[in-house]
Amino acid sequence: MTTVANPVPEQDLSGLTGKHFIYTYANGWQYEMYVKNARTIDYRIHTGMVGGRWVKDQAVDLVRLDSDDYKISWTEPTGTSVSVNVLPARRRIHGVIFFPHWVHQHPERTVCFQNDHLDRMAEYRDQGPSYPIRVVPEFAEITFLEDCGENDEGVIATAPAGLPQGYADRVN
Ligand code: FER
Repeated sequence: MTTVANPVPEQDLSGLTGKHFIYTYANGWQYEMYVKNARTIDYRIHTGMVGGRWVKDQAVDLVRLDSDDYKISWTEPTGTSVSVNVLPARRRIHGVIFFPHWVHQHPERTVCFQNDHLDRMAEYRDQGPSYPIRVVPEFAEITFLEDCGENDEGVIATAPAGLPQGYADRVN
């Protein structure tokens, strides 16, 4: 049981690992995430300030807060930090993105397949400026959700621009 003395609920993450979902934030930004396993996500950003950006093998912290209630948190090589609450059955998300000042000034610098440019991202991160941080807190609705199982490298394997017409518009 979860109590003040024992605040950690049961960490059965199987309700989120292997899930692949496309979602649109209330500000119109469309994102896609694959929870590859309990420690790793792959993702694509379809539209928004850094639309076109995509990433594989981002290390994350994933916890279960309650039934149908998870939180995924991480820091990017760019210095951008993200914390996303995911309620898959409810199809609800709340994300908070903390952008360093340089990303907000020059978002196009981060629009790439990041894995091929990790050194450049670290240079930009260290050059900054980091501050003031731009905080973007938004709710989102999951418009497409499927279970792909864990560790499938084919789920996120193409740039957003290379996907078939209508890929991100599928609703289920
Ligand atoms: C998300 C919000 C932000 C997300 C990823 C980011 C995959 C990454 C932002 C960035 O690095 O620019 O919901 O999910």
